[in-house]
Amino acid sequence: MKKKLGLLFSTAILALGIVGCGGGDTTTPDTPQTGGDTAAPTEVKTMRAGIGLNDQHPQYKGLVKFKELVEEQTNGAIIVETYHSGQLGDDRTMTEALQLGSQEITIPSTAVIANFIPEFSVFDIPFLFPNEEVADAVLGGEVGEDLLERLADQRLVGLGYWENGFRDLTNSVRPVATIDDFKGLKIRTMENQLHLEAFRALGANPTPMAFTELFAAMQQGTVDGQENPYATIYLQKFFEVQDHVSDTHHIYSPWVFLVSKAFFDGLTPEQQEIVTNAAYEAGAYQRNMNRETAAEYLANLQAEGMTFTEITPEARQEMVDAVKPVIDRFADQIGRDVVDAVFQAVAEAQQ
Ligand code: TK8
Repeated sequence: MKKKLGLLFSTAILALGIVGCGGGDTTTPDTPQTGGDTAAPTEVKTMRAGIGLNDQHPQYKGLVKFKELVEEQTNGAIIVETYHSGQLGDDRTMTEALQLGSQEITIPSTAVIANFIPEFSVFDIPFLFPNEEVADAVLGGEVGEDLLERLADQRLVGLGYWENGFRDLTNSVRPVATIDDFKGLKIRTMENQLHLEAFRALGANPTPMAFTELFAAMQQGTVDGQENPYATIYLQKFFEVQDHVSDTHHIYSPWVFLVSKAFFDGLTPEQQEIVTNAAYEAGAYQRNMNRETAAEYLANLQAEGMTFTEITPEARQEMVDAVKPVIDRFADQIGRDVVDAVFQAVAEAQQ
């Protein structure tokens, strides 16, 4: 998408100030037009951007970075309104809002996107990525790009992968060191069939649930535990309702920076280039912040009284073996070509 846009932008460079029509709110500013590049824009478009995490999270910090880049580089012709903590709904609801044109940006997990495009569940294959470097190589390569381009059929534009990160298990019942410790735990999973089946294979009793309902469910004991990266566990204050954390690192979870296709198509080529580059630049910014703070957030969780259990390689191998049949069962649903391509890309990234 980015490469094509580059061409689009260079051929359209002579198109001066043509204002596209499309979705999103447009308001005409009161200020009189003075002409010239620094003139107030003739038409202001608003991008309503909603996420589920709170305003302390690197995901939100990245969204603010995106806002700053776009508003500055379009000289205010595009305004970004940021909403956090599920103010506009959960991941699935906000993704549907983009399809309907009532919202312009959201940044959901690929696990949720898989409900719209099953192939995205390939990133929910447990233990797929051994580390962040391999994840970066695969998501930034042909496999990742190909999946982003499939979003167009769902009236969505994907402007890069942001980092949720390696998911780790928390619960309020017992420390989890081996697969046996999963037995009977009521674990909330994202609304994704592969996640559900994987946790069943580990011996847990999983419940799919939107992120916006998770804290209350743990507080009321509806679920015993959940799984998310350390930044989320700490910044969403899960330590107030969870006692134990284990470094299961069972899935590397990407987010996708989604834009409503109707809105994006209504931008001028220059605005599309600015929005695209800002999404990628802000994505790198939040990825770096995520990685720089992970160890600190784990230490903070322990300081807040959570027990921390390291999973040994032998214990992790038992978990890998237990979920393997699930992967085989889902390969056809995801698309064998996509599954084969991603495993090939993982192998190549490790050479
Ligand atoms: C927040 C979600 C969250 C995800 C989940 O909107 O649902 O557990 O990991 O980050 O996208």
